[in-house]
Order: sequence, then C-alpha cells, then structure tokens
Amino acid sequence: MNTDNKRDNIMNPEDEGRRKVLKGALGTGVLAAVSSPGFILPALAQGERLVPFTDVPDTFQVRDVRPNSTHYLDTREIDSFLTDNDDFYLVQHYGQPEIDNADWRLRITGMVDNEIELSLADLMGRQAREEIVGFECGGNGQRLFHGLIGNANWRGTSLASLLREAGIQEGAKEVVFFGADVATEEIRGREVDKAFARSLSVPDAMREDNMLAWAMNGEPLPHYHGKPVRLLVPGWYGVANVKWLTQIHVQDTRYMGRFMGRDYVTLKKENVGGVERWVENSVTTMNLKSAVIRVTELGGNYRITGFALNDGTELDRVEISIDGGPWQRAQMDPNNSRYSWKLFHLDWDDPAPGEHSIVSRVIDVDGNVQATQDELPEKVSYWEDFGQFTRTVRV
Ligand SMILES: Nc1nc2c(c(=O)[nH]1)N[C@H]1C(S)=C(S)[C@@H](COP(=O)(O)O)O[C@H]1N2
Ligand SMILES: [Mo]
Repeated sequence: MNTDNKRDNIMNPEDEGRRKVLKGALGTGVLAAVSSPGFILPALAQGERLVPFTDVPDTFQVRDVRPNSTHYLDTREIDSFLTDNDDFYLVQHYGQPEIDNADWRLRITGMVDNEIELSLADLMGRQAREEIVGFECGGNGQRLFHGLIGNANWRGTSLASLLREAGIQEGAKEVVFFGADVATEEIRGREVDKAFARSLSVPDAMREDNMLAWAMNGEPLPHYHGKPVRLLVPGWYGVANVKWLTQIHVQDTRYMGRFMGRDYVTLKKENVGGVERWVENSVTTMNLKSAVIRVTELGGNYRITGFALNDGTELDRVEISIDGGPWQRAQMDPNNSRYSWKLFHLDWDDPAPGEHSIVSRVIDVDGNVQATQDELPEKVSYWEDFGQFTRTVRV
C-alpha cells in the first residue's frame, strides 16, 4: 500500500485540474489576508444560487491547499454528507513527517504485560470496522465560519482490543499516543526534540468506539491526514486524533506534554465549590454545537443548511430562528449517525427581500440546549467556540 502518488499529485502545482479552487488557508493561526484572486462563490447545483451572507468579508480565504499547510474549508461549500479527503481540513503543528509504509511500526510499551510491535500488514490483518466520524479542531470557531471541520468514513481496528491484548497493568493511569512528527524547541538555551503527543485516561482509551484508522473514505489514509495510521477518538475534538501514530505508551503518571498542558487548554471562569475561579481544562469531548453554513435558492425556494456536532449523545432536535422569530424545527439529514457531523436544513418560505438574521440551536435528548454567546461562561482562550452563531444574509 503506497499513497505517495496521491501526495505528489496534491503537491504538484501543475495538477490544478483535480483540485477544487475554493479552499481556505491559514498561515500561523491567523486569517491570512488575501489580495487576489478575490471572492469566488462555491460550486452549486444546476440552477442553484447561493444567497450571500453579509457577515463574510470579501477578504475571507480563497487559497488552495498548500503542502504542509493548515487549511480549512469554506463551510458555504458543504453540500455532501462526507467530506472529500482533499477538502477535509488540515492541522499539523510539527509539519508532515515522511513515513515509508514498509518501515512503519506501531509499538505498545510501558505498563503492559506484553509489549507489542506491529507492522502495517499486522495491523490491517486485525478485525476491521468502519465508522463515520466528523470532528472539528478545538480551535475552530466563528472567525473561520467553522471551517476547521470535516466528516469522513474511516476504516481501522479497535484500539481497546489491542490494549486488551497488551494487557494494561494494575496502577496504570494514562495512555500516551506519539506521532512521528517531531519539532525542535529551544528551552533554556538547550535544543529539545519533542514529538506531537496526546494522552487519554485508561477508561477513555478503553472506549470501544476508539479506532486505529488506516483508510479514509475508501482510500489509504492520505499523507496529510496521518499516513499510514492515526488514532480516532469519536466525539472528541480533532486534537485527540493523533496522526502518523508510532507509539502507544501506558504509564502511571499524567502526561503533561504541550498539547495536553499548554496548548488546547481552555481558560474559563467556573464555580468551584462556591468560589468563582479561572479554571484551565484540556480540550477533550466536543461541546453541543450547531451553526448555519449556507443559504441557497433554487427556483424561488430558499433553504437554510447547517451542521451540528457533539460528543455522540443522541440529539433531540435542531431549531432555527429567523429575525428573532419563533424556533422552527429543522429537518435532519437521514445519513446522520452517532459520531458523524449532523447536517440539517430548513425550507424558508417566501423571505421578504432585504437583510435577515438566522441562528440555529441544537438540543440533545438529555435536554441540554446549545448556549447563546451570553450564556457561556466567561472565557479568555479561543478554544471551544460553541455558542449560538447568528448569521446575516441578503435575500
Ligand atoms: N501527529 C499529529 N497528530 C495530530 C496533529 C499534529 O500536529 N500532529 N494535530 C492534531 C489537531 S490539533 C487536529 S485538529 C487534527 C487534525 O486532523 P486532520 O488534519 O486530519 O484534519 O489532528 C490532530 N492530530
Ligand atoms: Mo486542532
């Protein structure tokens, strides 16, 4: 199995034909200013017209996928349940390591009865399953119109069954997942090589839904998305899904690496036993969230489309309010599944010409309602942006 051809295609600037034009790009975490080529509207179905949002600035995005670069998708363009592999957003903090599938090994080490080393063939020889999992970056948010997002069909094998085979020892607390991507940081005058890594508590790691995935939408896992194997923790923010996975280490202490202890840490105000305190939390499960992403018109009929994401708790409904009017129940896409993103739409009859505001909210079966911006706790970091998001359009 070799995906290098695919990678070369993506990297080859001559191969414009197979790539879609409409892509976002962000350089170092800020929205890159774009001088040209100006604003291009997404591809539409025959006769369909995108009703322009008035809250999207003309300078918003339009840059193709660049190798080694983070990109997000234009959420106005989302018109299918599964996201193409090339469109699915990309985030990597330490670049994209080159891995030869033939040399790749996955090692399970630390507090286990049997240390295990697997080749790709060994791993792919294990019992396989497929799961549709959608997720967003913990840093996704309104400033990007939620474009750090995607939904794909993944194929892989159970993490829990592999860990059971290794035999986690008494007293173990955390399972650490290391990627092959390493960065050199200068710390107190010394150069230190650090691999990207994230950890899960033993119970979180043993959830039956977690998988080690080697295929995405029927193709070998693309280089950019963590070839040959990545971890997938359904219901969690993207940062948990370690790409280019090479080592799983079981230990009896907390793993305090950068992406657990410093970055992807939300700082917000909380009531701690009657005392109001600023509290830091590592980004883990996805919050209950929905957003409107596109409004279209076809033959005089208007439709509002959006997505919802959460931790996998069953949803009760999504509702939409137009111009501050009553909440109307949206239709859910029949493809939606437990860990997919949940697409929804509402047919909007006879909107009056002019500007309108539209907002969605999602409610789960436990009665949790997506919060308004005002209801959210005070927060200083941009991680976990999940409040109701009011959009404006001109009809
Ligand atoms: N090895 C490795 N895995 C990683 C990362 C990384 O930088 N290195 N980034 C994480 C983050 S922050 C996100 S949001 C997701 C993005 O996955 P994608 O690029 O396939 O969409 O990968 C996660 N896994
Ligand atoms: Mo992320």
